[in-house]
Order: sequence, then structure tokens, then C-alpha cells
Amino acid sequence: MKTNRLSKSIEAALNAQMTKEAYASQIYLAQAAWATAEGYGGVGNFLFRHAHEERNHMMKFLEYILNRGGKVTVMAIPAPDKNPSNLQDCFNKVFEQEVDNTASIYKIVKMSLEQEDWATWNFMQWFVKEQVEEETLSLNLLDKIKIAGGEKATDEALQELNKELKNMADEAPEAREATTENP
Ligand code: OFO
Repeated sequence: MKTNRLSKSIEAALNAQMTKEAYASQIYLAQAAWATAEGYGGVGNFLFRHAHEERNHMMKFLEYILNRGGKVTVMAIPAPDKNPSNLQDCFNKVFEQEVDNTASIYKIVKMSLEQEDWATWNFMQWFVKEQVEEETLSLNLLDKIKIAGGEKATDEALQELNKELKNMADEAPEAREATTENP
């Protein structure tokens, strides 16, 4: 009896997306380490937390594949790109990676619609909503750096921004309290 409720192509796409979420986590991790080493501990704290959130997204895909009787394939995670050259570049990269991930999420939504896999379609709606939130968050980061002066921002303005992000992160739930249901 066939117990796998996923089509071969959807199973492969979900596995690839699982790896993409792990990749997103590595990107945030690398940027967080870079920001902290550059003296922007508040930005680093914010990004470290986000790295954890992306890892929880990875787990959400893994659990879903298993719950549908599918086969999980854990693949190698590509290395993140080189370090950002400054905070503006860092926030640009955050935004680009979120937009790229949204495109990838939409492809799975489209596949599930075409194949009338309503369970996967429904599962993916959580990610559609999540990507709206994450794109908004990263657009806010870009606004903040722009207000601070962009490429010409003074050290004082960047430290102010660093402080603001440190406080923003403190309002977020502790990473250890996150679950795959509520990352
Ligand atoms: Fe996984 O949400 Fe961002 O990329």
C-alpha cells in the first residue's frame, strides 16, 4: 500500500526548501557573527535570533514531510556568501535573501495548486504569511539605515541603530521558547 501522501515532485521541492531554510539560517548566523565582531552587538543579537528562527522553519518542513509519510533527505548546506562590507550591505543582503526565499515558497504553492495537493497548499500558507512579515522586517531595517545616513552614516548614528536593534530583539520571544509550531 502506498503510504506516501506526497507526489515525487512535491516531496523533492519540500526537501529542497528544507535545505534552503537551513541555508537562510547559515546566512543569518554568518552575518550575526560579522556584525558582532564589527562592534554591532545589538545587530548581531537580532540576527542570531533570526538564524534560530530560520532553523525552526527548516524543522517545520522536516516534520511536515514525515507527517505526510514522505522521505526526508538531509542535504549539504551551501556556504554563505562573503561577509558584508558594511551595515547597509548587510541589511541589503538580508532583504535579498528574504525575497529569494519568498520566490521559492511561491513555487511550491503553485505546484501544490496545480497538483491539487490541498494539504501542502494549506501548509504553505503559513510560510506565505511569514514571508510577508519577514520582508516587512527587512524593509524596516533598510529604512532605518537610510534614516541613519546610509553609506555616509556616522559612527554615532550606527551605534544608535545598534542600540535600537538590541532592544527590538529583547522584545522578541527567547529562542529557546520557540517551537516548530510557533517559531
Ligand atoms: Fe524562513 O523565513 Fe526567512 O527566509
